[in-house]
Amino acid sequence: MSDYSSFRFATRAIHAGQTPDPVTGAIMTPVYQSSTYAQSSPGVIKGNYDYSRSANPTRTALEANLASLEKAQHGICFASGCAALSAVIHLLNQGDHVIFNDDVYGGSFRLFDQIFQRYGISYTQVDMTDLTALKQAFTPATRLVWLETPTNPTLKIADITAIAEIARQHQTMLAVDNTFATPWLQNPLELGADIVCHSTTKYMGGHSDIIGGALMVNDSSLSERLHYIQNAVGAIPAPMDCFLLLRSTKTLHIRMQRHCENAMIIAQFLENHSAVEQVIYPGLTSHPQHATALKQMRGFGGMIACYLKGNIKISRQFLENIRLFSLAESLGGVESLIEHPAIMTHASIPDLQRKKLGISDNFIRLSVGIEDVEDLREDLDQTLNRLLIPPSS
Ligand code: P1T
Repeated sequence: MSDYSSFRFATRAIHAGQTPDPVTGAIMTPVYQSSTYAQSSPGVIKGNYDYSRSANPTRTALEANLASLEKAQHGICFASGCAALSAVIHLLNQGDHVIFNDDVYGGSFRLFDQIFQRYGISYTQVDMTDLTALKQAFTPATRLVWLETPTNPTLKIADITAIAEIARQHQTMLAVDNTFATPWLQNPLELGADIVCHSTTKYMGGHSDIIGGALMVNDSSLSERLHYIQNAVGAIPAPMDCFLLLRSTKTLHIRMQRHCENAMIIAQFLENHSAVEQVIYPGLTSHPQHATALKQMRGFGGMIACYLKGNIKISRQFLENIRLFSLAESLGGVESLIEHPAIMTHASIPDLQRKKLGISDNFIRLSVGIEDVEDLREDLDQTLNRLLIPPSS
């Protein structure tokens, strides 16, 4: 396979991991929809493949492509972002301890809290923007720091370089969930992380039509262990999903560019609207970690959070009436989505903790798509203006 590592992002996105099909010359990597592969003699395989749980050619191409985007040596793909996180936790042993963000994605919290805690893996949650709190959270049993930045849904930005250094001092592995940023905006391995994780369901897939996950690493023995877990546990993506994802990454750079442009315009618009109490967007100078975002990201992404002026009734009215933003979980697709984290994506976070984090009844999350930004702005403006009309008595 050709080496594209010396090329720039867009070239790697389009070419890495893929060569014309040796039999037909097909430019697109075929969907190798086969569970098994013929052997010439017992145990003697013809190529690199014997069974598709272990490896599949469409998946191999995808794994090389994703690794290239993160400038990693190895990529390992999974059936979902949660399956990728599970594989990382499967590296641990009973009695080990994990530190992760206080405002991590609800499904990631649920995995640590409801599944792996039962197997004797304990955890501490900290605000990763508070490095003193992070240092205090380490115990002699800490083996993994799981870092989401930007966080879902409150968009906090943590300093990856500083956290990598702290993790290194404690001989602890650092895994960064790079789902919100994508490799177009941020490369955690270059900042000292050991593992990068993606829910490829989101921006990498970009079209809201697949569920997937991926891990990227540089260390060969870590890659071997993760491939072993991938095969042993079996949470692998189907060939068709690998094909769709390979097609999607070819446009990641242009999609992300537009997501960032549109989100900045929408964030500025929301910040000036009288129905909105507060806007959280890493690109705004009002964002508490704007300087950290500037330091480690090449843009600020397509996700915005905001507080409406009002209560749950106002939130419902807004979410039921907005037209171009579909009310749905998930994010990162070409189409704009909007949701209510307290009721939807972060319902598995205990009530008290949600309140402490500011995931309240008037808290809304927007995934700004790549539609015409004027249409998005007009849609938001009309719907927000209606919230300002006092209900007739
Ligand atoms: O849904 P899945 O592909 O398993 O990905 C899980 C996941 C992991 N990490 C982050 C940062 C995520 O946002 C997610 C999934 N998030 C949503 C479905 C959501 O609407 O926030």
